[in-house]
Amino acid sequence: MPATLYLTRGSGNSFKPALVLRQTGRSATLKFLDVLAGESRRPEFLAINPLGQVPYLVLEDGRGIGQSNAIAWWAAEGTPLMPADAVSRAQALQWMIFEQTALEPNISPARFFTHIVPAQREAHAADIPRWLEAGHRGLGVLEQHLTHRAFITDHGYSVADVAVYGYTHLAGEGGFDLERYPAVQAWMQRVRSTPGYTDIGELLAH
Ligand SMILES: N[C@@H](CCC(=O)N[C@@H](CS)C(=O)NCC(=O)O)C(=O)O
Repeated sequence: MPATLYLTRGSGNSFKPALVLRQTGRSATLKFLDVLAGESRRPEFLAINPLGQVPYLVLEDGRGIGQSNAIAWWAAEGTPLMPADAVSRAQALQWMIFEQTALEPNISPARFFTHIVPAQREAHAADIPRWLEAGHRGLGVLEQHLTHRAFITDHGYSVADVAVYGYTHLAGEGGFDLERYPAVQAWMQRVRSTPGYTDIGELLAH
């Protein structure tokens, strides 16, 4: 029995491990939860992942892996998406942690309340400028990093690019003006040109 990856549609976090699986040809059974309907907080799923979050991977032997970037890392192991040398691997981790601390916590909620549940945007109106400001700070750091390089690490296209791309490419839906970041835009185009790249709508359709 293959591994099972629990996901939700429209989510940048769910997109990341799904894209690594697609691009490496590794297989997993995809199971979609409707988090807006509370499916990730039901006892059946809390018994699988007590955090009540997706993505979450259950391996054939029953062991589980949570956190999008950890699952993406597992899926990239032993494939060309895993940087070959120790420095590039450490730098990949560095940027995957950057993604979870400087980009995702700002881009994801801004997008969620602007694009996914706009009816709740007003209730979060006071937070949105803070998310935009902090998200732009992160995007500015990414712009600087990508100005003179093709991909996140010297290895070339890797799991780190997938992780950082996950929410960066959705930032426009959160109200971020990506025109301010030409190097980021050129990099996103390079990511979209990699073999097997599949966009979020198609990858997370079921
Ligand atoms: N840091 C986690 C964040 C996961 C996360 O926030 N998942 C959201 C969907 S994008 C979720 O499951 N929300 C449902 C809930 O918290 O009940 C990751 O990278 O996987």
